[in-house]
Amino acid sequence: MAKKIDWYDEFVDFRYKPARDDLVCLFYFEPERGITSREAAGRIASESSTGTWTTLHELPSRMKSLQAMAFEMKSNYLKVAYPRGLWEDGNLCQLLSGIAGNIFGMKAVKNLRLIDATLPPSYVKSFKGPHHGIRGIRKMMKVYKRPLTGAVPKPKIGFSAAEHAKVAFETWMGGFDFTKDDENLTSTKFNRFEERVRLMTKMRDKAENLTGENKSAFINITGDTETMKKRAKLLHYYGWEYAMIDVVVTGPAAVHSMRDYLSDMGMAIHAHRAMHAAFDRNPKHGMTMQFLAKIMRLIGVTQIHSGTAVGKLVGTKDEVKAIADTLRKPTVEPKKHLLLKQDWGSIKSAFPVSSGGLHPGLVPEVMDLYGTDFVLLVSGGIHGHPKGTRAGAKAAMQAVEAVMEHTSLKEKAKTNKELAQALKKWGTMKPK
Ligand code: CAP
Ligand code: MG
Repeated sequence: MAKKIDWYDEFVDFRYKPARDDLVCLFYFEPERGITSREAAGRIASESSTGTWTTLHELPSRMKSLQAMAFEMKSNYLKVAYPRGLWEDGNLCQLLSGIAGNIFGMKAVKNLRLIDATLPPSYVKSFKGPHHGIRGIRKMMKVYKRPLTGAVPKPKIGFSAAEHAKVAFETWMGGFDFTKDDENLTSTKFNRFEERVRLMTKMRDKAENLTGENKSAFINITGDTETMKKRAKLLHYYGWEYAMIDVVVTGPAAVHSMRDYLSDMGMAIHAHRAMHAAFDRNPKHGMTMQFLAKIMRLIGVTQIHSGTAVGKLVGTKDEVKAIADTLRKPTVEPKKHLLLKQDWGSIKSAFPVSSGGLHPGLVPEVMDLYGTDFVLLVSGGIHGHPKGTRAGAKAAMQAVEAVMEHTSLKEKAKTNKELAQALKKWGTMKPK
């Protein structure tokens, strides 16, 4: 009989019951041809914890207590329990290197997707979470019931700092709470960060004086961490409450450092997820957006993009709801193949942000999906209004009002010309 080369099977036990402090992952997996599901399960648990491809020599006894265990397999869904001792407090990067690391590249699996993980209380406690929470942001903006609203100047990039600030002013004057830089706008020859901040500040103050409303913006500080700190300091100097970070491209390490730096100044983080679809779009492989949202809430972003289901970008209604639950709820209940149970302890809530191809005609469907505790970003859908940005923002605010009043858009449009003009152009079309 051939000598046993590997010890992967020691990482599989379907009678194992996870300990209270175990971290439990839910994976979707497809074994490669010639590999049984059990063999694949052993490899997933082993290579994401302590194991490797061959038997080893004389191991310290502690090793056994650190081995992960594949303990439940239902068709292509696998649950793996990880001992608490594997994970360093407060180090999210280390967690990802384990449960979202090498295993995605194993030859033994054709496809592998990390769907969600239940993080144990002692692990959750080792993170600070969002500084403000949904309630804190509502208090800061003095908007207590309706969704918060905002827009990105469009085209995405190309405006001078002065032109950009002017579009922001029109957006605020149309009734929106926020404007936002686009994910690929940082500091370019035609739109320098410092000048943009200075001119935006002037326009913000003017709009606040004219409307009596609180106005803010998500100005993009994305870059290396030292540059982000310098830019955050400038924003704080001019009285801005938020900084925007493209959290996937900067990575969890930078976001963690910036969370502490910004929180020390009482500032919030608007998290853009550009590049997320590179690893979360394929339903059979990669990592889900709800898990990305989970780690970003844990680190402490204030809000993160979560999809529309009806707009121009991918994401099903079920996925959007799962992301919203992960961000907003104090305790998340399991949802088959989408979510595991999660107790968030004293970690504050974060806002989901719905954006991407939205216009006033789609507001009722988006509010039906999210309720009112979210940030609604309508960008092309206001700047493309026949009468321009300010009218477009008014139309979107009228659509939000209609839903809050339980009135149909058609009825509301009878007495609100901006909404009528928007519906005439876009109706309730779903951009692709
Ligand atoms: C939307 C947007 C946002 C996307 C990001 C864009 O503009 O500014 O970056 O919503 O995607 O550049 O496409 P429009 P997601 O409103 O004009 O479409 O929210 O899915 O992360
Ligand atoms: Mg954008």
